[in-house]
Amino acid sequence: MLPAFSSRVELEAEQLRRLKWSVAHAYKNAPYYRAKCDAAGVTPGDLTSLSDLARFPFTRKSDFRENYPFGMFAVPQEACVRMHASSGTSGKPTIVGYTQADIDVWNTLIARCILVAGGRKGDVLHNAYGYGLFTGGLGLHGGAQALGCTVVPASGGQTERQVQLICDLKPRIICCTPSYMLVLAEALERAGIDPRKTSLEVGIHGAEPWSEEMRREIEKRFAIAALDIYGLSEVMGPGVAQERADARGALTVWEDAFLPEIVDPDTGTPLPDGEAGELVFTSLSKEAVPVIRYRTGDLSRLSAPVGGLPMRQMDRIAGRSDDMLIIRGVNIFPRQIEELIVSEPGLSPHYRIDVTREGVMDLLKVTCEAGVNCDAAVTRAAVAGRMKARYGLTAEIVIAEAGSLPRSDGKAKRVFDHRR
Ligand code: DLL
Repeated sequence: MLPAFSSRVELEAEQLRRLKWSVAHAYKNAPYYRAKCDAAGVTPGDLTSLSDLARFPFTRKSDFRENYPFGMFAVPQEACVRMHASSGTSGKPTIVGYTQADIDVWNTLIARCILVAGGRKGDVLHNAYGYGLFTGGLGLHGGAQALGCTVVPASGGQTERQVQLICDLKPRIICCTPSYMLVLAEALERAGIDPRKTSLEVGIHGAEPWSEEMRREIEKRFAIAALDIYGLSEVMGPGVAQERADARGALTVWEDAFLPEIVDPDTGTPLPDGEAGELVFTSLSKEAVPVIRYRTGDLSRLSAPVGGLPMRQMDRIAGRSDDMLIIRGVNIFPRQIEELIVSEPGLSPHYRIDVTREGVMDLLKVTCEAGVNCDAAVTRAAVAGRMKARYGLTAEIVIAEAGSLPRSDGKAKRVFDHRR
């Protein structure tokens, strides 16, 4: 399950071999990549070292949209055993396809993710990522089965029934978005069950940004180890990188399958390890939809391998380049506001951020939910004070009634920038 490479030198030699294959495959079989490379004056033959990749053009989400549905495919549709599609909030969805070999690699990588998070063969795994076109449900499912877990394909929603399944089938592992984990905590408590007393020991959470404070909240409420899983449909789905139980705080990138880069989000210039910027991935073995230098929009940082595996680490996602809010000249990520709310004792971890503009003035409104024993006036003043002191921002803080903000089965939508 775990990669066989013992040293960085060995890994990089294999990466170069696979990279040459991947770029040549994309160039030969996907008209999109051939046109893009020809226009940039590069051919697969120009790749003699890993750093030569920087000469190749980027791929973006908009390329998937513009080449909808099959323009990014490098194999005929009949060679694919499955297709997934992104939700496509604006216009056409993003379609991705998988050959059987692609699914096999995906299963192996997910099995690895579960293994390094602390899962093992024979564990009952409650999978509450959405099944269907979203890659979360089926992605985790295949890998969990490959590891030898007993999967409960709960999908999202029907929360009361999920509570019952958790109590009766006694899963050791749970996979879902961090926001849905909070929904499950509330539902367990409503049913008179202490979430700390369930059989759960490990949570594998991702698909949306979540702060360290949110992690602490989940770990406290469930008495589990909550670990971060990262991925995106265009690159594969979940399982591109995983936080290991023995190396918390960053995620190991499965570098035998994906070559990561960090680039300056404004200029696209590659940045050295240790510097923060936008994550870019090139697939090394994908057959159906190879990606060359895919701009994720996700902000992170690469760092040296830790603890025996030769793969580099990436920081937990700080935000997306297009998620950053600029409010009266102050740059802030929603995650920073979340940190402040979740660590406030009088509040529940549910919130909503609204940004509007009146004339030339940006207005920030943060709606929080009262927790137990919340004195609304005191809490409002405390949050507003910390927002000002920590980020220099004046915000209208609204303390809504407990349970009044909408809950989500999957990815939570919490930020509403009405200026866009
Ligand atoms: O969300 C795949 C996935 C499913 C990952 C289940 C993890 C678990 P998409 O729907 O294509 O795929 O959304 C990808 O979600 O570019 C990030 O912005 C965000 N994202 C995914 N994982 C994390 C994470 C799936 N661990 C987009 N932390 C990505 C922060 C994440 N953001």
